[in-house]
Amino acid sequence: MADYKFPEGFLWGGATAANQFEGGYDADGKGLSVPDIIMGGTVDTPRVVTPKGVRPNTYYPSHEAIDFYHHYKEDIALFGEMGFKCFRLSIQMSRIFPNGDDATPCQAGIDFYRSVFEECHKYGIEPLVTLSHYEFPLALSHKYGGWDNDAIIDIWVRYADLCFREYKGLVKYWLTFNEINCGMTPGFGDIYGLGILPPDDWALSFGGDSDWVDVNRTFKGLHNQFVASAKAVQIAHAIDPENMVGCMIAGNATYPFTCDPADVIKAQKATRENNFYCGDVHVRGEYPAWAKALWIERGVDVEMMEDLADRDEETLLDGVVDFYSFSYYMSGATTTHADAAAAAGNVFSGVKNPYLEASDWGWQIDPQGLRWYLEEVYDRYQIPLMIVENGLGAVDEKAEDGIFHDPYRIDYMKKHIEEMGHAIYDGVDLMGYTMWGCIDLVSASTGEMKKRYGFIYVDKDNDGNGDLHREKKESFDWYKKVCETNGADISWE
Ligand code: BGP
Repeated sequence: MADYKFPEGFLWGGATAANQFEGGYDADGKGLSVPDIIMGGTVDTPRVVTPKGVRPNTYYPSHEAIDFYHHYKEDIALFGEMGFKCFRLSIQMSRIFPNGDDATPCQAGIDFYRSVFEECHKYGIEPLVTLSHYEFPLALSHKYGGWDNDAIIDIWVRYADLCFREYKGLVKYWLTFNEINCGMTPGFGDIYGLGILPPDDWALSFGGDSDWVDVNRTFKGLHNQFVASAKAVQIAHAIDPENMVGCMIAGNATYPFTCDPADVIKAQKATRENNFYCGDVHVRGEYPAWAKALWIERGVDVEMMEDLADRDEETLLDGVVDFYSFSYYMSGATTTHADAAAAAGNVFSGVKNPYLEASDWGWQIDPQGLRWYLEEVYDRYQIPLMIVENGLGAVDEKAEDGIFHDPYRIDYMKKHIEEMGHAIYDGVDLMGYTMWGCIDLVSASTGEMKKRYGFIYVDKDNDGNGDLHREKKESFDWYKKVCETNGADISWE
């Protein structure tokens, strides 16, 4: 094993997203947001979307979620006890501007996040704030259609500007759009990423029916997000030179299933499209050379895209990000050979890799894939990297001794942290690691509570039953040690 050492000031912590843990969906003036109209589901039953609004007597997991809105002091105290250096959370735009384009912001929303950030600092925790994590005021979707409407750029930049001003001195690490590349996943990406609404009762699933999707709207919507992000970077720097703004990509390592050169080319193509289409615009300020070929292949209007790229050339170049952040859960494999068995996956499905085990939700566990990803991305961009999501969704049950033993989670993270160490040894500039779902929360893909990631258990089930009390799992003490020793001691008996 390489003799690695985590850099001083490494940002150990945990990550969350407002719509998956905050609750208080209509509290204190908050407006409805797109996730507030997505019903619960399971691994076998897709979540159903009700685009016109909230239906009576219907369970929507985001409405209460784990009610961080009313438990934040208790939760942040637990993060502090674990020794977090960093806590990733998102701001819901609909809490600040209930309709998105309101003349004045909602003071209660501004105050809520200020209290949360102040609470973090009491424990020496740096907030890492995502400005848009699968969230978009529903009123904006109804009025403007979604991110493909140019008007949204300024509406959103005004919101970002307000956040930078209001939280100056409290927040210095920012992310613009969560997993922006998921916007390219037909259907899922349109609704979650771009605020483009599907037909009534649409079932949210990867690879599900997406006949309603208009690729021109999708790709234009993504472009407008790049522009908004670039403008936000410039404003953040102008307001406070201490600000560091990153992009956030759903990290995907795709291997060729065989050494057939056709498989290698296919895997290379997947790697580019999944990771570098968005990464290049954020980090280099321009589309990669092969973007045109991709637009043609996907049936996107090339002239429209070239005009947009020309229109915004300067903005994109002047607004490149300070660091590259990403989520990493698993790797995939791809092949041109039709007989390979299909594997389940989050956004990126592929074929089953016989060398890897999978989680209960079919996500292929691959710690070395994280090392591969870190080294590949650092080679390409040479800017600081940060892992802002990684973790294991599992069914946790209380044992007879009254404790939630989750050695599988410790094992998963331990192996991933080791691979991070290898990448650091190889020279990768890694800023931090915020594991996903440090406290149990609602799953984005399935809407379940049963798919738990946390060091902290929350008493709530898939149907919304439970008293919401919090309890430490076994992994809590393990991660405490990891944070305290700056990753030098990741052992566990
Ligand atoms: C990422 C999202 C998160 C989170 C995570 C785990 O794609 O950014 O919001 O949910 O995946 O996925 P899931 O909740 O579906 O298990």
